[in-house]
Amino acid sequence: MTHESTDNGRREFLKQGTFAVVALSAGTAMAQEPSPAAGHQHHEGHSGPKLTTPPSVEHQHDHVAAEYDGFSRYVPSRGNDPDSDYYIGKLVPGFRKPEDGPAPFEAPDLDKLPFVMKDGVKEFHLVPQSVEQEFLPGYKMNVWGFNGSTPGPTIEVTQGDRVRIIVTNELPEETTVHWHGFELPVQYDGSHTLTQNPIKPGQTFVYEFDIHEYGTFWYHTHVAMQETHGMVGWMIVHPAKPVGPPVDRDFGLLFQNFAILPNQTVNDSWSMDWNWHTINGRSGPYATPLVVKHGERVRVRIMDFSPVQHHPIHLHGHTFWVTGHEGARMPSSAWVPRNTELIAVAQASDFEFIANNPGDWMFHCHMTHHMMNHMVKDVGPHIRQTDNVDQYLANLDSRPAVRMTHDDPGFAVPGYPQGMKGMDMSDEFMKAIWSRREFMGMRATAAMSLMGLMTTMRVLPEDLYHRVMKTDETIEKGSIFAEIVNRFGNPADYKKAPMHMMHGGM
Ligand SMILES: [Cu+2]
Repeated sequence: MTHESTDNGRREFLKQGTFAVVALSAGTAMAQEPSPAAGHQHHEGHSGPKLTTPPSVEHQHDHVAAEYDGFSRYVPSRGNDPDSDYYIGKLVPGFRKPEDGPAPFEAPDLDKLPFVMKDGVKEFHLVPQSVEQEFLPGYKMNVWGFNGSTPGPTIEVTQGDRVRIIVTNELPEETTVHWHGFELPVQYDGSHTLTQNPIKPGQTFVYEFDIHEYGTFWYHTHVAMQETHGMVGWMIVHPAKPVGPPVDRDFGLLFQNFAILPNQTVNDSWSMDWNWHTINGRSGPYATPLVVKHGERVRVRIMDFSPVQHHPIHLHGHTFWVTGHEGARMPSSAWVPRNTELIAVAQASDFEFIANNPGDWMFHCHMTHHMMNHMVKDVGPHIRQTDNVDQYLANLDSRPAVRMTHDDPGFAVPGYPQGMKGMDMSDEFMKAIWSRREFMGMRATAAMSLMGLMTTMRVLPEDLYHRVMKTDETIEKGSIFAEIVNRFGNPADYKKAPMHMMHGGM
């Protein structure tokens, strides 16, 4: 711990893990969604020297500073002293107003499970059932989940709540639901036959317990092989007493693997090979990007519910602090700065970082076989089967051209529900990808690099964030990315993507 900060109020707040002091020292509360007209347009088209702190943004968020012991929330930086509270943004607070409480949890592409208050209890209805989940546009799989999706809808509660979860089994076989990690009365633990009789098809079982803890939890079937079909969902518990530093965004990405073989839309639970990879029930590029504002403090909770495989999750362009694992937040003295964190089956890790580096950043599992579905991509010897070494060596300046087509018999699997050799990206497919506002302004070729367990962390200056997330302006492909290069990069060296790249033939 260092003692260089002159802002005693903030330091006390950070030490005590309460918002009370910073609320007093904050002065005028900043606007949560400032108007884009408030002075951010002056960078438009700028291609000069690199910018550091946007003064207008700082002006609006006057309860937080831009600089902390050499760390800036607006430019890549880490500070000088690894023991500083602010090294790599460690305890740098977000913009969120303390009185607004914890940032709502956002699991892209998943719904939240609604509840009603009954006698002081939050009552939920959860329905295990067969669901049709669209992993990619046009690729509908018959898997199992809850309330119409896999993962099921997110249960979001607060420490101290009492919950009643009414589970009605619509599966064609018996099940139970386990509340993973909770310290609850054993009869509600959901351990199939160990702690309760199975819930038979059509029957209902009511789970009711107090939430003592906060952190990253989930629910899942406790019939082991049902897990492989997708029977899981988030159960996020916010702390009763806010824990600093406040984050502006609280995302969750739930990683799964499935084995869905030729001519099938049903998962093979006996498989040890997994060809479909999903984040919150979708594969890249259909997994919706996470979009944040430049300078925000961001939390991402990652959870691995794959049957047998682990995921080293890597974020480009930033260094994050690992602040917690499944079920608990770590004391800040135990936080670890990383850019890749290995998350094993049934484990979770919470990342926190200041989004101080604008851009569209890859956020993905680093297992090469998880970075695409079906473990195939058109590179290397597979697409050069008709060539031989002599042809390559004959002319070192000009190698044999690669035939960029999908008609190579090497990967023809009759009836396979997806193009085995690369992903067929039809016009309809691409339309579905680009119809989401979170994708607007990304490079025209962005979808081609996102497959399997890959998504994007988009860090946008406030005015660009507003254009993408709040307006219905027409945003040309690549325009937001190019503007970020203009402001923060080297536009002289930047080439925009071809607008009509071969989607099916690349
Ligand atoms: Cu992986």
